[in-house]
Amino acid sequence: MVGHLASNLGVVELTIALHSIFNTPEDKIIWDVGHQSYVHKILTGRKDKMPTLRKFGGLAGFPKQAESEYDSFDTGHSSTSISVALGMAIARDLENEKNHIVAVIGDGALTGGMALEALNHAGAMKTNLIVILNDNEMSISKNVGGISLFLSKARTKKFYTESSRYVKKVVEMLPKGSNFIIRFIRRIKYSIKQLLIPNMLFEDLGFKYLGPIDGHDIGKVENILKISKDLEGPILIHVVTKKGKGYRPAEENPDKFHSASNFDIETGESKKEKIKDYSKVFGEKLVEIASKNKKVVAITAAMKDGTGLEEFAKKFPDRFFDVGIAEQHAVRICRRTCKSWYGTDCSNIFFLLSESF
Ligand SMILES: Cc1ncc(C[n+]2csc(CCOP(=O)(O)OP(=O)(O)O)c2C)c(N)n1
Repeated sequence: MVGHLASNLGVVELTIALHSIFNTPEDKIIWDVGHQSYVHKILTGRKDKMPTLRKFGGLAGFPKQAESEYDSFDTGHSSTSISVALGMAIARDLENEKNHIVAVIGDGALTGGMALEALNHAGAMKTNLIVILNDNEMSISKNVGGISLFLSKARTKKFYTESSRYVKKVVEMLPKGSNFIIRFIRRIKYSIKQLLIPNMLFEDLGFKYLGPIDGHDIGKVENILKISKDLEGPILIHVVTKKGKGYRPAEENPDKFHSASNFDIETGESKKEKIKDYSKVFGEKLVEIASKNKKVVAITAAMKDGTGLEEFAKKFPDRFFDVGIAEQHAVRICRRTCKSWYGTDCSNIFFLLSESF
């Protein structure tokens, strides 16, 4: 298969569970980056056409309303799904309809400002809306930034739940009249909870947080989806998945298989002719320039590999900045860095902002 293989292998079980619990096309599923909709396409009558995927006249590599009534939005990269879902939820409420609306967003796409703006708005709206956070710890490369750190803390919830049970047992064993000690232990437990479980953040924004759960356990995912259908207000379900699940080369190199060209299935080796493309030339030249000029830095919006910056990042880690899917912010820090460092604006100096689609 040519296309976004690793992202799709990671959502097989999640997609099956979504389609078994929700009644599409009345209920709406909005895929954020959209390249993870292949399984959804297979399950919604397009299996036989999959060999035509991303070919002229064939199936689109993204959801497309003209292709199927099950595709509720023509997705464009990236971070738009929660806004779209909220818009649909508002329209549904105005029409007094009752269908479910589900946005599926990756941890990479969640670093985009628009997704955070939408969470801010949706939390305050209190309308029924389900956001599924598909957390595979990967953007195209390893996910970066505060949101990513925050999610890795949420994954420690299991540890907290287990230790919490242990604390409860200890408290039960204390003799009667140990109220002060019990209060003290409870306060410490609460502080640890604050530290370890950032679901508080989603909850403080107005969402009910469910999870984290294993996104490859269909039964568990179905159960939590069933529960979410009966809850009122905005819900965030934190699902932990593995990018490339089930195909070893993709599990080991999810970034290489994020968007794969023709490859040998046995070995995972690419069959594409190895030519020096623009990104490679760009990356090599940049390393050459940066070796001579310590003031050259590279800024990327989650596109280190796609823009040929791997070597730069390895050689000059202090001068390499991956800001996440946040182009506006990247441009802003670029202009500011130039001003502070050079006393001039970007346009006058050799400064490279790296981005491509
Ligand atoms: C505005 C914007 N910046 C950067 C990109 C490049 N890009 C496409 S997909 C992607 C990673 C998405 O990661 P995630 O949402 O976690 O989805 P996954 O593929 O891991 O399931 C990036 C950075 C983009 N498409 N749009």
